[in-house]
Amino acid sequence: MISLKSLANYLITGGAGFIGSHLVHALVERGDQVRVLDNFETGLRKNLDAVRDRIDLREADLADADAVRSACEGIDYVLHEGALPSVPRSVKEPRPSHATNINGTFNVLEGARLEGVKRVVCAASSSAYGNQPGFPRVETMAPQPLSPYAVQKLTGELYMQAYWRVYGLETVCLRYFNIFGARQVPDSPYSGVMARFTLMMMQGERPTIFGDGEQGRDFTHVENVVSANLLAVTAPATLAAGRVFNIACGHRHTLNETFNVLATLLKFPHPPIYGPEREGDVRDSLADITAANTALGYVPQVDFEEGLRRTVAWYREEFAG
Ligand code: UD2
Repeated sequence: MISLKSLANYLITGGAGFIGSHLVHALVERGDQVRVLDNFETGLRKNLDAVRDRIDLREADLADADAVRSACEGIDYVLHEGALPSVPRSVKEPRPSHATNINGTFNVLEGARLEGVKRVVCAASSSAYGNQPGFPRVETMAPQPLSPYAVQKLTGELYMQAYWRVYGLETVCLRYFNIFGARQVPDSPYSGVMARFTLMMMQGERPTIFGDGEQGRDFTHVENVVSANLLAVTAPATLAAGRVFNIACGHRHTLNETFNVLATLLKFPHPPIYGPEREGDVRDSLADITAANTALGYVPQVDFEEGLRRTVAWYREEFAG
């Protein structure tokens, strides 16, 4: 049972999106006041249907500095999930993702600073590590971003840290490692691999693996991201403010292995198609999650297999028939 004292006013940018909507649902369920800012470019109204009458929904773009500042009025905590994700999208069209991911993040920080927000927790990306040697990835490694998307997310982190150092605005960056789960959009050219493969295989289509399929990811179920954000809000500033934390499970799974687990769950009888490697792709990804555990108390709640089972169950229900 959560005491009333702990309830607060939250702004969730990108609250209609995949990750943002999970945060909205979790906070509304425990009784917090939730405001959502979303431009519905990649977010979906139906993601908020179940909570629509219990949230303050603002439709605006992160590029609109006035709207972002106004959304920060009276807010204790901002969970900044709004972004234009996808490495390949940023390679194909760098300008829009630059505008959203860098200028938008700047607008959130300025809004939060000017409106006296207590803390901003920001969605950062494991893509910051690039292809340097050394596994697992530790936050003390120097970033080596490969793609425009990785540069944009890293720039957001640097801005977050500067606002803590210069203005004393408490900021926490969570480097998400390939998040998957319910509500991840499966049918866009920029969909994450897990959502895309699940839907294709459900529909009897063979997915394409880019490269040899031996690239690895620390695939992390979205429930773990929800718990990481809630912990990042309440962790003492002495431990969390101005810092960056890996949020992952601490296990690496190849795409070939992931395909096979999905094929078993979905009883998919065909092999995948293999295609050329994707531009800007990171080869391997595996996180050390010690820092998040020590400073935030973060422990993954849902492992890879359980996450896949839940995800497949959700897509089956959602896309049945
Ligand atoms: C990056 C970040 C991730 C997050 C995400 C947001 C890394 C390691 N991870 O995810 O943390 O910020 O961007 O978008 O940088 N693939 C196929 N077939 C497909 C689709 C993808 O083989 O149809 C491959 C792709 O080439 C890659 C892997 O699957 O090797 C994962 O791709 P993704 O787009 O799901 O995510 P990724 O790793 O770019």
